[in-house]
Amino acid sequence: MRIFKPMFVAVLATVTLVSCGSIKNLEVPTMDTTVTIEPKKGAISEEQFNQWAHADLVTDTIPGMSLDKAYKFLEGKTGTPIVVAVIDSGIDIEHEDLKDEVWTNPKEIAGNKIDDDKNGYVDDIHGWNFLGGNGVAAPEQLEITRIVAKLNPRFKGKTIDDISDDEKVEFEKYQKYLKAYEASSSKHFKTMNRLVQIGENFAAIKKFLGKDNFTIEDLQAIKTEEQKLQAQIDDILGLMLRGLDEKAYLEYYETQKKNKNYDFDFDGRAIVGDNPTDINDTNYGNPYVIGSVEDESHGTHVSGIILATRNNGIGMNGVATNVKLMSVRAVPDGDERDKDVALAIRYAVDNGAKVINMSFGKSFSPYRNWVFDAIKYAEKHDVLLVHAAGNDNKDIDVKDNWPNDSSDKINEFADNVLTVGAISVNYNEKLPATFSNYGQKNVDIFAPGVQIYSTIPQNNYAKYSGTSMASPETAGIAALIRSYYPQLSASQVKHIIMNSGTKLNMKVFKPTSRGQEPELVDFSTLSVTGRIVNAYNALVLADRMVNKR
Ligand SMILES: [Ca+2]
Ligand SMILES: [Ca+2]
Ligand SMILES: [Ca+2]
Ligand SMILES: [Ca+2]
Repeated sequence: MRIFKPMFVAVLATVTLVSCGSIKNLEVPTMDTTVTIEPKKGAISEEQFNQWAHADLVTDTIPGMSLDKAYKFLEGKTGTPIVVAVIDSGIDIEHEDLKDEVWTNPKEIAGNKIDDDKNGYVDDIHGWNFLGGNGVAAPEQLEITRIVAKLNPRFKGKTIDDISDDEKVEFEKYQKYLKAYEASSSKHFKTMNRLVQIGENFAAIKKFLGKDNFTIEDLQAIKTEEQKLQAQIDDILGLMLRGLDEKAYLEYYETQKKNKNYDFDFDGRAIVGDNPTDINDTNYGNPYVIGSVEDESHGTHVSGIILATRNNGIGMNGVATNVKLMSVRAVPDGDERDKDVALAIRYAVDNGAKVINMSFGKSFSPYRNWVFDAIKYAEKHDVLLVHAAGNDNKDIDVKDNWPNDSSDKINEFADNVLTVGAISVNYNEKLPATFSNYGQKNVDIFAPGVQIYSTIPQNNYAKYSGTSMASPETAGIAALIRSYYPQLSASQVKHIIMNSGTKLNMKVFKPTSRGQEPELVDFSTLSVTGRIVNAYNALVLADRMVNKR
């Protein structure tokens, strides 16, 4: 229930456009969309909360994207079907709320082991899986692990005195990488050590009791003078009193053991069979885009946000309609390979995608030039890339976050990439997601990305948070614009979304890690635009540009 009315309603400024021969040459005007309304008081219903990203700030006092209003604006207008590629983990394209929206390669015959359309990919009927395997998970190292592992044979255990003069520069780099690896991995190894210790404690108690199953009462009844055993009993008793039994422990331990992020010796490419350091070795992967429905849900969640079937009475509503989903599996459980990212972008471009969602990123990118080239290739072919800003609550004007459309974090080398930070449902100082990366030069705009309800494998649904969710919310709007206003270029759509977002002149907490004192800053300092994505405004602006009103 609405508690009170907005104090002040935003009025769209009149946008005057110079008449121009070609729409493609039109510069995108800026909309004055400043909104000042009182924060919402009182609770939001569950139904409202499940689709808060689609709400309207003015009428609902929820900082959503005004999607319902956008669809009212589109009534009576006709869109053309377009293709959106999702480069991600596996995607459950058989999901009840996605299956009707899946792209099928019209020139490919499935399963005949022939590359019918001669695009270089055999039987690529719904997209491509660059990670190999069929129905299995894709564990991987982090990029920092790969970098250190490659240098270990030369430098591991050595001090500067052991190093020849011509290797000193490389050695210093190695030490820097090793430090980054250690900082990044310490939590993981601490957890693993603790899990091993819990296992030993379970085993010691079982041995002492002479039985495999025991209860809290059994533990409380033990009398022993042995200090070590007593400590082990106290440890396990503490866990069991908090509801954790051995079964739950073993399940958690098994999932942690699957984590290969920091394992120097793991070869994530064994299952793929290519040489990941050779961009010309392109003959790899397979058509099985679903991946593991047990271990991978990210790609399915992202896809649902963009295009889950609207108003079909099940699940949820995606942002866009008239859009077909091209699935490109390239993001493992670990850091994605630059080669896969570059080839995935090229695959999507070559096979007709107009928008590509990229909800992934990493701090180290040894072959980033391959990705830069792919971004420029997409720009040349008029394809818009929407990219998540990342979840490390860091300033990406200072810290590296790849891919990016700038190699120096100052100048963009292409004009077809939109980088999106995440906001929460809170229309107050807590608006930015605490995890979201930010940057006045390198984050373009913010969009809903906290507690977003969407599809996960096997006809399930869940709420996830991340800039991974803010990116597809925005990609969905880009898809809507490109469907209804196909005359506009990728770059124009980028700037339409940026220039039409709702401008918020308010103080917010800068994203910080837990335990750090939050700092109040102007929302405008966290991105290029100081705006949050608005579907309605974007479509109005697109319409004005195309119809010159
Ligand atoms: Ca093919
Ligand atoms: Ca075929
Ligand atoms: Ca639905
Ligand atoms: Ca940029």
